Amino acid sequence: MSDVQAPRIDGERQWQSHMEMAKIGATPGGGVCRLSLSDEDKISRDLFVSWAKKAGCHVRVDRVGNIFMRRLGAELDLPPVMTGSHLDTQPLGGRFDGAYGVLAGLEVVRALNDAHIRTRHPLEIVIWTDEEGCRFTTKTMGSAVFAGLRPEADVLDGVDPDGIRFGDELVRIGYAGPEPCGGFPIKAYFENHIEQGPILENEGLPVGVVLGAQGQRAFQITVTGEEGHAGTLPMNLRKDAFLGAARMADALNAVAFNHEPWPVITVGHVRVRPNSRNTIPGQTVFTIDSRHPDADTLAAVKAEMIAVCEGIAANMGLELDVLETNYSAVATFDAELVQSIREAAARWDLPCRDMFSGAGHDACKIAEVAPTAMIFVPCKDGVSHTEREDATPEDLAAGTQILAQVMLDAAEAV
Ligand code: HGY
Ligand code: MN
Ligand code: MN
Repeated sequence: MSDVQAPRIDGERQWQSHMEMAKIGATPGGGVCRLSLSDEDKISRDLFVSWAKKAGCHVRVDRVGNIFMRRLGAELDLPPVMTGSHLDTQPLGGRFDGAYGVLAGLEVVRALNDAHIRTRHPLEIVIWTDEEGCRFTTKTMGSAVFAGLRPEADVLDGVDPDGIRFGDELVRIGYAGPEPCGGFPIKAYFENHIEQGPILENEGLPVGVVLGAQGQRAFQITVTGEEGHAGTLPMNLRKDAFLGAARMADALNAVAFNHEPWPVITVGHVRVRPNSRNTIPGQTVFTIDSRHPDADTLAAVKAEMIAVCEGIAANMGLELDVLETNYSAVATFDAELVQSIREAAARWDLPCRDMFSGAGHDACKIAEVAPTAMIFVPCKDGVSHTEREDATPEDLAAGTQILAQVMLDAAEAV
């Protein structure tokens, strides 16, 4: 543990900035819609960059739109101590998933500025591009390219359901930067996030020390049958692609219960062609999101899921195409950084517990190339990816106080 106590962060200032950010893409139900590379994404990036510049940070943007905002250290060439998350959200997302992580980094910089504390290593806040993965092909796009886990061209050429190209949207919103993506060392990477589950709230704890995250596999399934007239084609002559997809969704759900502990399996996005009241669906494309903490179980689940879909397609005379769109390995965070979070929590008298993440995060990608750890705070009723998502200013402040301490420990006050 370092000898230097971090300055007290300003929870009220953090909350004000948070609520200002939450106005961008605000939905009538109290949530936020800031789809990746949309106008709202651009406005939120612009606002955050203006705040970071005002706090004295130097801003760089890489070729996939990741934004790096650096507070210089006393020794300019040392690798940065980095923190960040994402500003994009789900279509009916909440105010805290992602935004909290970048705003926590900003509050750490503001608090160190106010206290006139310099560090040996630079500090860097990062906004990763397209963490949520609900518009283009897959999730954690920016951090995956940064970590060398996905080719840059793959991401730039991805298209949304309207056929709009990722790389073109990046240019349109003004965030196709000149910097190469990745390739520089990071001393330590921390990410603050709401838990997105019920454990901390149920146990009355303000802080979770995250040890790692479960693995994920995602798929795009295309079921092809034959379009036909809804009034004239008898039931026994139909090749209804949506009916096939619906039976598959039911069978996929059942696969989860074959394993102990249960994996989670979700069919969340469905597109029906031609999507007309009185035409038998000729094609249906749907997504599968599957997750489990054990890599072998996740592989077994994949095989079972494909087998049940193939069986249903064969029975109904439908064609099936399976594309794996994402694989995220089980993530294990850095033992020393994890310990530094526990010690910072003790130092600031904040009760905490160790835990795993059910959600994926940019940190899971960065863990492949740099020492990484995460700090969780509770969220109301444990819900996320919904407009109902909520968190208290006090809990957000507690997580940020710990972030300030561990960043200062890693960056070494001078
Ligand atoms: O899907 C996830 O786990 C994350 O919220 N992107
Ligand atoms: Mn998130
Ligand atoms: Mn999310």
